[in-house]
Amino acid sequence: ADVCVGGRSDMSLEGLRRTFREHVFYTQGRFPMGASRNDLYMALAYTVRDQLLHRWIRTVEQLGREDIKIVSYLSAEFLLGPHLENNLINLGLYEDVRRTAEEEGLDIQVLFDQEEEPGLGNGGLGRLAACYLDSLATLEIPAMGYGIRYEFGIFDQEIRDGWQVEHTDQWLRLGNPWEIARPEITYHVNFGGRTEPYEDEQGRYRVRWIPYRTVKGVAYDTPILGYRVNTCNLLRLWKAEAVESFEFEAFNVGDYYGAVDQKIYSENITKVLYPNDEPIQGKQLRLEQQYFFVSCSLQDMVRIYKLLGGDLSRFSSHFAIQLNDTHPAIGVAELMRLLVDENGMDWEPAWEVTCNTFGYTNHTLLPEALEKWPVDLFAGLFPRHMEIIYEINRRFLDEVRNRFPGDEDRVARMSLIDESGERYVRMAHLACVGSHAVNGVAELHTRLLKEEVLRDFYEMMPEKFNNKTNGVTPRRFVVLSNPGLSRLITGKIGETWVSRPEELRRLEKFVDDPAFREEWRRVKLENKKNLARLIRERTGIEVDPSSMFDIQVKRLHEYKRQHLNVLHIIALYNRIKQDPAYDVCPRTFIFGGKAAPGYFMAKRIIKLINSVADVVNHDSDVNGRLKVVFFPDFNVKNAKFIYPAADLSEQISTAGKEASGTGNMKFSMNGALTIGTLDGANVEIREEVGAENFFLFGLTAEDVTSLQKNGYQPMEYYRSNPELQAVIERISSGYFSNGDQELFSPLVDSLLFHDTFMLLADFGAYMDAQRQVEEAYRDQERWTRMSILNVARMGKFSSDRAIREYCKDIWKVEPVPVTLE
Ligand code: 26Q
Repeated sequence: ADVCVGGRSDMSLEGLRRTFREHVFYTQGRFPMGASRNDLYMALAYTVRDQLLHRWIRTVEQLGREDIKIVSYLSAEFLLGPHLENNLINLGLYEDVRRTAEEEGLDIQVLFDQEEEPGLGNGGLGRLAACYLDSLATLEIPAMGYGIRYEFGIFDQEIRDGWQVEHTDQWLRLGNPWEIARPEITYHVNFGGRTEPYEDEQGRYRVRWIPYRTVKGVAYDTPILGYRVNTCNLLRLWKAEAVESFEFEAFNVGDYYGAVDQKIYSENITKVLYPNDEPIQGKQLRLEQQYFFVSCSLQDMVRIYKLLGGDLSRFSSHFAIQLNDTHPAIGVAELMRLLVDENGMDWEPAWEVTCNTFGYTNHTLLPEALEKWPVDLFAGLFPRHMEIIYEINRRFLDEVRNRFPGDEDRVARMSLIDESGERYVRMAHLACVGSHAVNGVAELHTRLLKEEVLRDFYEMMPEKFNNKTNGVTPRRFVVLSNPGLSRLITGKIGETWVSRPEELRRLEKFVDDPAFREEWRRVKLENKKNLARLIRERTGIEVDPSSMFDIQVKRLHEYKRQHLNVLHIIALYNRIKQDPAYDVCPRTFIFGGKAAPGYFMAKRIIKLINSVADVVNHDSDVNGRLKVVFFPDFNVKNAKFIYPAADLSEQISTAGKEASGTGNMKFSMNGALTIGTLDGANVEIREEVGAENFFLFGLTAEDVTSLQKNGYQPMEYYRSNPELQAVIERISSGYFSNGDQELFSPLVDSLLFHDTFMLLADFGAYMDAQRQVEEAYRDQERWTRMSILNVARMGKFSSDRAIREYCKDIWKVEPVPVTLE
């Protein structure tokens, strides 16, 4: 086989150089002199892709073995970030290629910049899926990611006059060298219509679905290479197209425009990612997207399994399917349909296969963020699935009645159908019932799931529930993002920490080494200078790299409380205004993140941050000691410059609201200290790094619940805290809005009269914690010590650890090493 692979798998420098030149000429059609920046990027990308293909084919050969089990990660989002640099690191070719490019007169950073990132996700959940693909490949687990090839990913954010402006993301504009279209791998996906009973040859009762329309799904594959291994898994994303036969029929009856409409209608399904990170009410197209990718993926798995000669009653020993939240939960009904309707299985064995195949990961505790679809909408699009869900529900509720006789309230609470008002299909219930494992994404989150949101399910089937604390990949978030720190660490303890980050503990013995601390600070300062340069380029704001970089980057959400951070900034500003000699610790407050385009409050918080920035950055009393920056268009590509430059990481959500958080991990792994609440994975981060190396404040989840129960009165906190009053007064007076007292009144009123996320209750404690941060930062030796210990103790939060746990406890899969010969 290697003969036909030929020269392009040659990893020698000479081989790479030749392949690169060939791609400039034969793929891009340019002489070296005429090649544009993009031509050169494309040629390098293809050169690297050639290296992947060899490994990929070897891996896929393994997938074709009947005796191995494959993980199928189903996710509506994969927020991968740029491929080129990551692939070079995982191949171990980074240094060689950088030097070779240099010899050719090319700056490799310029080529990296050229790559448009595939922004096929909103935030945490989508990025988690990407980290998990990286770890699956690194751990040599045979796995596929399945999702949607959105033509337009998450919008690009511009800040104009302090407001967020959205632009469509055109990531495919210049072509995508990382994907391979598979026009021969297609499936038909049906929508609408009705069902009809019939008798099969054996005289058994069957149902068929007579759909109203059909759409075609086409596979696009992206290779996902592990770190320094030959395993190269595949991410298969589906694009919607019109079914040809439809067009022909229309043509034959002369309905050309009807055929065109059909085409446009079909292709609509994978046009655009919904830019919301919580469910939007009743959007039909979103439900169509979900079913579309789930159906294609399941059909693909059934096809692969049959190709191997597998017997469908043993499907679950060949595939472990993980549902990334409820977005693909309709898969439970779809697999039942494929097994029972399309493959003639009986209900009971099909149900057993289904439950044994699926696992479900929950990512939210907010009851309003649980996905539910109006029954009419659902039944209209998926009449057969509706029937299947009713049948699942009938059998399930029988079991509930058996276990808890006479408890009809419980039956109503647990039903897959919410019948308390307008009727809805509850997707989390469907996912719970149809899976053998249900997990939360941090210890606290899983506990609260069991106690609150899924309590009835936990009481009935406690054995299904387990915790899988999230993790992030140290390849992208340390090695790639922070080469300076990586070099420093590797110089001390060798490079094995990249695959085994528990070894970072060996840094602990250097915390008291003054020269090491000095180096540590030098690396951080260098990273801060790089970010300062980027901030100047993107915003025009000058920031001082010797000031404390206090950073909060994440989606904008009231529960994440970016505005609590703002209240602290205004409090410091007020102290300076009252006494310009006030000894404030110089700080640069950096924010970044996108707001859902229809989220009024979130957009107003962005405007508030920018308005406060305008005043604070230009006030001569402040004299440059405080700077406020809103970094536009926070995404995976920019993140690389942000996490490594942070001194302080803001993780200040209302306790009990953030399922896990993963940004918290990325910061701490890069040597930032955290100021945070006891929420999500913060709890475990603090346990790992030590309470003395973490700035804790605020209510606990229990405090929040009991305050709420006893009638929370934000006004009481307001009345008893003069500094808080002065802060609110600054905003409502119009001081930050050229005298306009209306602009921020929705924010102020919401705080004073509702304050759902208890900012006022936590304000005092937050101010105190910030005071302690300041004190610690003034003692740079102490700070550095804490920073080193944070990095040394963050090993647990590698996504490799998380994936090992999924493999062992839920998927029951083992590594399958891949050899190239
Ligand atoms: C659902 C239906 C319709 C439209 C949109 C959606 C939708 C899309 C995205 C709902 C939720 C999301 C994203 C959720 C998310 O990112 N959750 C985060 O997941 C992280 C990974 O587990 C956690 O660390 C975060 O705490 C959690 O907020």
